[in-house]
Amino acid sequence: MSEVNLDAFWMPYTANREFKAKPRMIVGAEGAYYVTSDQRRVFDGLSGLWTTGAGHNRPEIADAVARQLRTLDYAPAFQFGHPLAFELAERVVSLAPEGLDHAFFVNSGSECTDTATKIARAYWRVSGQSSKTKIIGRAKGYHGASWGAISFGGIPGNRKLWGQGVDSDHLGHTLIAGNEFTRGQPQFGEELADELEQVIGLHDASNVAAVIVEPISGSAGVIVPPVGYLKRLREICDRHQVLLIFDEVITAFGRIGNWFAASEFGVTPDLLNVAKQLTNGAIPLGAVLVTGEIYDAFMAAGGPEYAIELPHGYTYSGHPVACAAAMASLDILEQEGLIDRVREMTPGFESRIHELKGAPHVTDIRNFGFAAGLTLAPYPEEPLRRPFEVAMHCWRNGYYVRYGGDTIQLGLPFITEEAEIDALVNAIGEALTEN
Ligand code: PXG
Ligand code: PLP
Repeated sequence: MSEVNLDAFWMPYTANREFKAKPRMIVGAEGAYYVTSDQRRVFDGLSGLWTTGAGHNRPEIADAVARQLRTLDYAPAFQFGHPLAFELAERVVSLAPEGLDHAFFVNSGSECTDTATKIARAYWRVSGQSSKTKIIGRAKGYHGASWGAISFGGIPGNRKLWGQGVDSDHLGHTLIAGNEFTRGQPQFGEELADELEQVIGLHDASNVAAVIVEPISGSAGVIVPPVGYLKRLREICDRHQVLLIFDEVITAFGRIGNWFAASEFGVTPDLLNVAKQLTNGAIPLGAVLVTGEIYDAFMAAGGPEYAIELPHGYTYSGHPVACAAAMASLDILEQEGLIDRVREMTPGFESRIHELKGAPHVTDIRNFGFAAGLTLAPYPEEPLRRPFEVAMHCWRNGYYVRYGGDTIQLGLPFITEEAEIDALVNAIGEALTEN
């Protein structure tokens, strides 16, 4: 490969100086593997960025995209439509928990966050309760990089450069002492949800629009909700007329061995965000699913029929090519039974990953479905260094894993074989021993 000049591209969420000194360049992919610029095969231990569970370069998606590009490459998203967006919306809501009946299309998880919270605030305004504006997020939450997303998110490093954002407050996270090395859902911590009572009380429910949480936090290192916790959040929201938003940008469409975390945990939010796996990562696309009650409130308050009920949307909302990729991607999940596959292989993955308990530096391991997080003891004064070094060791040996904060994160492709799980866990074990 000819040398590329790395200077012009300011890389996102990247240590640019380190990367440009020692680039890790990916030039191809197939199934669960990347091909690097030095022609190495690297196992994709995070399915891209939690995006590509069905494996890379699926011909079904490539064909659907190519066909769509030759049929209708773009149609105006505002005031005009194309059939595929309606078909996809219907398909997605039919998979979702009952009650979530409408889909608003966006292009990313960050746009999901802005859209869901804008709908929540506007919902109270069209319902005659315009003082309900505050959004409550949660410590360690990640909802993207937009102004709204960093305001409601709870990862300090993603907020500190920006100062005041959109009006918000935060709940505490659920990563508590005593739950270390839990397999699946922790038994202890349901009562942590009661903090929501206090936060709503502090601001008064008349000022609070919504609570936004990831049912399972991804970026913070896979934090699984304690048994009963989400149900209790739902009850408190109902008691105070506060909308509940689930950010399922990582958890939806198979990652946890179910279509949605809401279905897995038996708790239905008022709004539910999806992205990433919706197109298997091939084309940007997200959606905010909302209840009939919310949608109907906007229609009822819309004024004359020719008036726009919700002045919100993106040039690429419901892009035909993205919709085509999503249809093909959902076909693959259904036809290959990949969600059942994740569910069936979860116990094996769980017991293998928990074998790393006792490996050097490992202070906690958490898992659900094909997602897992390891917390590593930091170097003195350098909390971010060890996960970086461990991940680089893995990369050099043919394994891509994600590092962030004091954690290592795994999001296996849904097509992963048992032998690949063994090899991945061994590679992480070796990296821990040598760093
Ligand atoms: N919500 C959740 C729950 C996410 O995980 C976003 C929103 C934002 O999506 P966009 O498409 O705007 O990036 C995300 C994104 C990681 C990692 O290492 C996670 C994400 C992105 C990149 C890395 O866990 N999540
Ligand atoms: N900036 C300008 C000048 C625009 O005209 C538009 C869209 O028309 C945008 C930003 C927003 O772009 P998007 O709809 O892709 O988010």
